[in-house]
Amino acid sequence: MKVALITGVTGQDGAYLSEFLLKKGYFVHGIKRRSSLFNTDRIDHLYQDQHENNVKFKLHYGDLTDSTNLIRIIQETQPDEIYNLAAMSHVQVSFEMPEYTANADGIGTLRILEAVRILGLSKKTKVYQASTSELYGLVQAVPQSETTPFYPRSPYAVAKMYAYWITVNYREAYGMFACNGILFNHESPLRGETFVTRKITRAACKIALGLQNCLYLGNLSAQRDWGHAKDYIEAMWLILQQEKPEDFVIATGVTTTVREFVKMSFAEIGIDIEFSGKDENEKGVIVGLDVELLSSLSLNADNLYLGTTVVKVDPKYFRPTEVDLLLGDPHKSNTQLGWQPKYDLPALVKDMMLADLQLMKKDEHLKNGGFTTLNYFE
Ligand code: NDP
Ligand code: GDR
Repeated sequence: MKVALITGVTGQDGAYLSEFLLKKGYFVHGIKRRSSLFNTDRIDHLYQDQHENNVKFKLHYGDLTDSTNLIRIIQETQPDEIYNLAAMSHVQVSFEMPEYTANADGIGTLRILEAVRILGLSKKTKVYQASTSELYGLVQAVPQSETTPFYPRSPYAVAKMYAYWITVNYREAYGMFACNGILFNHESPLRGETFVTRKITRAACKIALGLQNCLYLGNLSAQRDWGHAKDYIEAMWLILQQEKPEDFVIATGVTTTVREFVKMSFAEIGIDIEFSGKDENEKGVIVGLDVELLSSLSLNADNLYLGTTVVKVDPKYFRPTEVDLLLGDPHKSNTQLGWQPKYDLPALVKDMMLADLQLMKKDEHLKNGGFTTLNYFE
């Protein structure tokens, strides 16, 4: 039985990858952080009681900032494959926590590679490093491929740049099977709530249900190459199944603005939005309602009015330095890995909207039933 170790197992990708590897028959070890609240929501359905026989999924407390802890876990688990997905992954937050981001995202990767080397596992253990399209940063060329120069534009991207090169270096210096997947943005119903796509799909559903009035966003003109996380975790695995260790771009080859993502999300539930105004004064207004679609989703059109402003710009979401345009060239992964995404953008938006609609309806029922969040401090 193959053994995998996933750092960042409680995150979006960690959850999908765990499920995928368990289905493939792997024993999956995951590293989770100690937290004062439960932080395993995304993987609770995979939990196995450790007292049972035949357990194939095990969690270990750990942190990418703690070398001795990582060395012990890797020694104990003797993994065939390590997927290093743990990171402080929010670009805007990295401007507020640059030093921590460098430590966890940059040096954290070194700690994993060095643990493998120190433990004499260089020939046994393959390492996947979660590299990112944020490395391209300030546009040098489009579409961006494995040979496009990097120009990182945030503390997050700079930390990930170190991680990218230290992975390449350990491959070249010690002959390790260490690879970078340069993944473009990938989303899903499990996406963290403060990334722009999930923020939009949650807000669109809440607005339709009368639970929120307005969605505040930053740069609406940013363009991203958005894919589905379910497709992207499969690429991670394929990268480690190749004969030779190499780096791969994983992307759809289609780019879209944040503005368009907003329109698509609202349209999915029968609300047409039009944008007008410029920069900080741009706003999104309801210009059409598909009453049939709304009612087929059990949404009450009486909550919604033509002419209502439902999207506004709040400059607090602008970044000190922005990445304006990401568009990946997936040629190498399409041909060499045989990887093709199953979801296009409309299918991704639909998946996220349907999931969030269900979630928000639950909130609505709780609210209507008189249940509110308990406040222990009152
Ligand atoms: P998430 O933010 O959803 O998950 C990040 C995971 O890392 C969580 O499990 C988090 O734990 C954990 N983590 C954070 N800091 C530490 C630390 N110091 N030590 C141990 N664990 C830590 O990210 P995604 O799943 O979306 O992304 C996975 C990886 O891929 C990340 O490295 C990200 O930077 C990278 N990436 C993501 C892309 C995307 O579009 N999603 C694109 C390209 C790269 P906790 O749950 O406790 O917070
Ligand atoms: P990104 O994702 O920075 O590309 O990093 P995010 O969804 O945060 O931003 C995408 C674009 O949307 C613009 N934007 C907003 N972003 C957020 N979060 N909130 C807003 O209100 C908002 N309004 C506009 C941003 O300015 C940006 O241009 C993600 C992360 O998963 C990284 O870990 C990963 O490496 C990259 O994708 C590829």
